[in-house]
Amino acid sequence: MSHQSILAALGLSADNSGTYLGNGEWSKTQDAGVLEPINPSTGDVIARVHASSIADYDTIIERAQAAFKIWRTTPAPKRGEAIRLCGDALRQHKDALGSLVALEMGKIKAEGDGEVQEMIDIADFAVGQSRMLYGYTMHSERPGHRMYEQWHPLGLVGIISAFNFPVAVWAWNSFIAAICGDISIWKPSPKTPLTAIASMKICNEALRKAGFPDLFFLFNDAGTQIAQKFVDDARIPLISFTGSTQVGRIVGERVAQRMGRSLLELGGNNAIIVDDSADLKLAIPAIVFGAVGTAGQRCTTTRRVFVQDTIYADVLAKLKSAYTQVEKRLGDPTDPATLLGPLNSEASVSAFLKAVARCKELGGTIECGGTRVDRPGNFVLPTIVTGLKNSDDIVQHETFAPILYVMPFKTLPEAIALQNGVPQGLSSSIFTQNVKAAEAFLTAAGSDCGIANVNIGTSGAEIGGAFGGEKETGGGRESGSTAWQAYMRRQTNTINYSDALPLAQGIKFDF
Ligand code: UN1
Repeated sequence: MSHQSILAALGLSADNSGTYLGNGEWSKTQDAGVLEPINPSTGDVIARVHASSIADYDTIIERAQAAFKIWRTTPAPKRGEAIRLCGDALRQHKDALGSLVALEMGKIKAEGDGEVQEMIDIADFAVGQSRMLYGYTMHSERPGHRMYEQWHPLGLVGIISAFNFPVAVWAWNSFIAAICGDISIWKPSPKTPLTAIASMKICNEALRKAGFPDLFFLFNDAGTQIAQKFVDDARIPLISFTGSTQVGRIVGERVAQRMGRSLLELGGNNAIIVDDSADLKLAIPAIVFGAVGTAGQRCTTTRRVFVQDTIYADVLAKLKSAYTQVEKRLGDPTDPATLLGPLNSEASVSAFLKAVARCKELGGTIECGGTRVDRPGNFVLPTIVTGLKNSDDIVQHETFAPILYVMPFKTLPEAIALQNGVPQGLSSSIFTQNVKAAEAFLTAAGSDCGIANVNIGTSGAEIGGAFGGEKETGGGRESGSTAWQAYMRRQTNTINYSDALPLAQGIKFDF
């Protein structure tokens, strides 16, 4: 598909509104700044997106509040039906939207399609969940009393997403929020507004055709003024933020100031432990996909590998040879043969080069890669660095690029301590055939991450499990399991059906 036909298939043009106001209406605002998303493979502007004005934002909030009044009392299974329609519409547009993700974000076509598949999967999950918003029934200590809890919709949910998963993260949040009875408002990354507009068009058209109210709103900010208003807006009880730890800390603090809730999905510094029993036929491809996939721009990207010293040289040699194979398949992400696309922005290339320079300064050895590729676009070579310590500043830091630190270890307790010895706590894996090692890794004294895997890599989580991490990763959980509870408010109800008024804790209050 040519770039033009990808845009046309999704109802986009050279000049687009970045604001969905509800009622099928896109804002006509032309004076609030323009976003010019760039094709990371060529450096060319793909299309223009008009940013939103403060007036647009206020209209969105008003309309979202009105929609919430209808939606909060719509039966949850009916809300599920709305999301089923979104899932179906996404199935029809999977190829085009997957291509647009590849074009605008720079991830390869298979991963772009995979991201749309995650949207479809979470839609299916949400449909089932809409009949399972379970609360407990409790036994009251008082005779003739019944206690139970219910989960009510929360209200408006603000979603701030990052460029690296420009559409899936929105779906994880907004589809679950929708079946919970909430209305969501989305501010996508300024680097990927086109995929956001396309996703909104697909889903909102499906909803409108079936007579559902507006569940999803969109604004784009040319600076940070509206984003700040959004984060500080007491009319939005939950802000779900995906992005860097640095910005997430500010968001979390500001939302807490107004006693709002925040759901934070921040940086990771994910490690794989490979012990001497590991099946390297599994470990090597898992490390390569984890480190090089999405050009190292997943929050779940494998950044550190700890290899038992007896097999260290062998594993390093195998990794280097695999990297040579991947390097040959570097290129245009929209070409299905490509395995490694560009970094998303020029700023990411600078961060990559700065990190490589710092590795050298600290005495690290660049085993392969370490340079920019001499061609248009933001291409860098996948990089392996050895000779650094886990405690080195650059290893402790998440550089959003394909840089892998390989380090030896002697004993499993040492490896677990190293894996846990970073400020972030998102994803972790062990490759082992030793059941004791696998189990030790998963105990309370094992990995301290939100995600801990055995014999699979750190990235590529399924939507069925709750996704998120501890420490500086922010503590939030999204998508599967009981993550839906973050989008609802819990109410405990006690009903007295007796003729007496006994007080709890045996208190007597006679008058
Ligand atoms: C992210 O990198 O922001 O586990 C999300 C994965 C994906 C989601 C990653 N399912 O790699």
